[in-house]
Amino acid sequence: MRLNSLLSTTARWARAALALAGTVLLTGCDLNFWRMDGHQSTIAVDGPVARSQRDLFYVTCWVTLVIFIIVGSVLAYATIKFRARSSADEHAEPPEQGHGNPMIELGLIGASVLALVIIAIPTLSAIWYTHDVPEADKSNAYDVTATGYQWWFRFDYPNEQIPGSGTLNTSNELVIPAGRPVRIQLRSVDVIHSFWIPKLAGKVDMIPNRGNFLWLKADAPGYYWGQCAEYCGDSHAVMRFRVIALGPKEFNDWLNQQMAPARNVTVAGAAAAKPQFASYRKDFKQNERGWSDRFELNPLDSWRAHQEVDAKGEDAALIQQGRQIFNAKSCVNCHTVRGNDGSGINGPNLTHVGARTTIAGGLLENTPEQVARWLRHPDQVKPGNKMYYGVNKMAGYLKLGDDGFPVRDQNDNYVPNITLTEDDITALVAYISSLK
Ligand code: HEC
Ligand SMILES: [Cu+2]
Repeated sequence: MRLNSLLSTTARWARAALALAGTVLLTGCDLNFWRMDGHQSTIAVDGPVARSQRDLFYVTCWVTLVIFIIVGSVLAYATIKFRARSSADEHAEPPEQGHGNPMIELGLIGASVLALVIIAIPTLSAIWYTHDVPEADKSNAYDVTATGYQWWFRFDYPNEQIPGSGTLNTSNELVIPAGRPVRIQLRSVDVIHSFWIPKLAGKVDMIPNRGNFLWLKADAPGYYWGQCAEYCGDSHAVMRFRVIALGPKEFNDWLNQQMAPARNVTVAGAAAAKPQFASYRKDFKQNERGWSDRFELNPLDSWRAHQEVDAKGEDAALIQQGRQIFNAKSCVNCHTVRGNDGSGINGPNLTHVGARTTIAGGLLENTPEQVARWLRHPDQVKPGNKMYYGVNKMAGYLKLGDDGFPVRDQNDNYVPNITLTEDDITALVAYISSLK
């Protein structure tokens, strides 16, 4: 008896210690359980399409919760009430099995049908709603095309034609007008990807040789996180992108700035002060990818700050040297800097790359250190990426097909063999950072 009570006291203390240790551990990870408003939350959403998807999720959750409680209580009641109380009970014959009472059977069928109908009505209306922009809002819609590549996204703006240079396009950061429906045509040049901006809408597959479609709307200006949601190869997990929603004037200004050709810095600036770059991952400490909490700014303000040109900190001679290396080292074969050099379509358009807050599919913060790191070893930063392997692991360069869509050039077996010295990298970084 004494041993028993000793054991139970010990067990009580052990349980308390375990609970305490568990709580302490949980405070270490920002679980954010009650708010669920992380960057990629589907619960704290910012647009009507994601809201309709979330509401549907709630309906299903509540219906299944009610079913769970009813079934669980009946099971618990039967288990306790009819448990074996003696050894005679344990060896008793099972009671006579009766076929159900028609009222109960009909009742159960009716209840199941009711549960399905409760789920079906909002499901169908959500399918209709997300299928296309509502008629009343159609005239207000804006069009973009998103194309998946291993492992980054390209965005085309078909409404914005640049005389002599085709459609405005950019990559990895999709800038959209806030408060307006945005129609997104989804395509893929290689494998299947899936387009997902948890706070706004998704997921819809991007399938080679098939056009898919998604629409979304951001309630207000903001900075949103997106992600490829379907396994697509080595670096699938870091195939990310950002969506920046802007008010009408700011969006228009952004379009104008993007339509302009690349900057060509030739006049030497004043003092060589380092440009300041703003970081927006305020809940992440500095780590090897360069995310820092230097600026506890809201991400949209950081993005805005990043659009500014800091001419004072620029070294024109170094930038010009970078531009020469960009030509000499065959970067031009895969990249376009409209107005300056190159017409390659294998990699992201770099015309205004300096104004993006991220590079390499949203993996790295766009700072000089991280750009240098990318150029030094793209393969180590992002395993299997096509900048490092180039075309030698593929059938050939991309070229524009008959319908204006990129296809592999099967006759091209060029293998890039790029070797860069640290001096080359410094110059290239200066050039790339100047392209705002
Ligand atoms: C064989 C084609 C190819 C060559 C040659 C090439 N790149 Fe790339 N580059 C790519 C691809 C593909 C990506 C996208 C990789 C990813 O994010 O998965 C990329 C990404 C980049 C990025 C990041 C852009 C962004 O918005 O994410 C920069 C900067 C860049 N390249 C600069 C260069 C420079 C400088 C050179 C020449 C030294 C070069 N590239 C040569 C294909 C190429
Ligand atoms: Cu993908």
